[in-house]
Amino acid sequence: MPANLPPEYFAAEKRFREAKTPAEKVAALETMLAIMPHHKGTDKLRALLRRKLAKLREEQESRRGKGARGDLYSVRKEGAGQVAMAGPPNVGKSQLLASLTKANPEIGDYPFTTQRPQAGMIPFENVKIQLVDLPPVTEHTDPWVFSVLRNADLLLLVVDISADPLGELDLTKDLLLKQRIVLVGEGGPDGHLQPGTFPKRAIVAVNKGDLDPGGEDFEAFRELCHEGLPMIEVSAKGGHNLEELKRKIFFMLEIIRVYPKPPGKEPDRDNPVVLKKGSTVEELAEEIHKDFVEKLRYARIWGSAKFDGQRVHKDYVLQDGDVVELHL
Ligand SMILES: Nc1nc2c(ncn2[C@@H]2O[C@H](COP(=O)(O)OP(=O)(O)OP(=O)(O)O)[C@@H](O)[C@H]2O)c(=O)[nH]1
Ligand SMILES: [Mg+2]
Repeated sequence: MPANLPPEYFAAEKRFREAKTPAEKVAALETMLAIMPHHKGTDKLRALLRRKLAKLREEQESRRGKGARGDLYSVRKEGAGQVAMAGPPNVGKSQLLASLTKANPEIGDYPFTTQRPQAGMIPFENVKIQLVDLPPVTEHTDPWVFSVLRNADLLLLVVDISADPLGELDLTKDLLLKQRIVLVGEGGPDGHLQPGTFPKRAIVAVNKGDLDPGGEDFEAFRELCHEGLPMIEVSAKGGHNLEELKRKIFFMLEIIRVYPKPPGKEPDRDNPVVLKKGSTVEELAEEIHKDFVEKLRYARIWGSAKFDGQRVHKDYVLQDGDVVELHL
C-alpha cells in the first residue's frame, strides 16, 4: 500500500535532514509522526521514525548522565497520565508542583526560577498522576520545553489572578500555537486541524486565588475569557481548590480504572489497570498479556453491566470502576 504522504511531511523531513541540534531533530520527527496518516501503508515508516525518536532521546539521556550539557530534556511518563504545566514566569507553577506532589522544586519571587523539568506524582484516589513543572513559556523558551508539552497527555495552563491573567493566557496560547500546539477543551477539537498540529486538552488554573478573596477578579476573568477551556481558581500556596483541581485533571485525562479478577476471587482495588476511555474488554486483555487477546472467549462484568456478573463480548466498552473477569 502506498504511504500517500502529504507535502507537509516532506517539509518536516527536510527540516529533519537539515537539523543541527538533537532538539531540532526531535521536533521535526515529532511533526513527521503527527502528520503521517494512519494506515497499513505507513506502519513500517512510523515504526522506523519512532525508533529514531527513541534513540535520539536515549542519547540525550545518557549524555546528560555523563555530566555533559545536553540541550534537550525529556520526561519519561509514569503513572496514570502525564500533565505538563505551561505558563508565564512567576505565576506559581513550581509552587503548584510542591503543593500537589512530594517534589521539592525551587520556588522564587522572581521570574525564570525554573530551568529544567521536574516531575512529581499527584495522588488521586487509587491512582497517581504525573505532574511536570517546566521553565516558563516565553518568546525565548527552549525548543525542548515545547517538545515535553507536545508529548504530555494533558496541559495545565497556569496564570496569576493578581497580574494580568487574560493577557497571560492569550500570550501563552499564541506561543503554544506557534509551536503547533492547539488547545482543546472538554469537547475535543472543534473543526478541522491543520496537519502537523498537536491538539492538546488543557485546563486553566488561575493561581494566587488567596489574593482574590471575594473571587470577583476570577468572575471577571471568566466572563471575559472565551477560550472554552475548563478553568478553576486555586491557591497553590494556601491550598485552596486543589482537590477540585485534581478531580478536573483526572476527568480531563479521559482514563478509566478497571479491576481484573480471577474467577471466584476478589479484585485488588488498590491496583487498577488504567486504560483510555472507550477501551474494550479486548483492549484490557491486551494490556494484561498479549497472549490473552487470542485466547479470550468472553468476560463477566460487575459495575457498568446491567446485572452483576453479566457475560459480555470482547468488544464491550468498559467504564471507570468495572470489575472484569476474563475467561480464556
Ligand atoms: N500569594 C500567592 N503567591 C504564590 C502562590 N503560588 C506561588 N506564589 C508565589 O509566586 C512566586 C513565584 O512562584 P513560583 O512557583 O516560583 O512560580 P513559577 O511559575 O514556577 O515561576 P518560573 O519558574 O519563573 O516560571 C513565589 O514568590 C511564590 O511564593 C499563591 O498561591 N499565592
Ligand atoms: Mg518555576
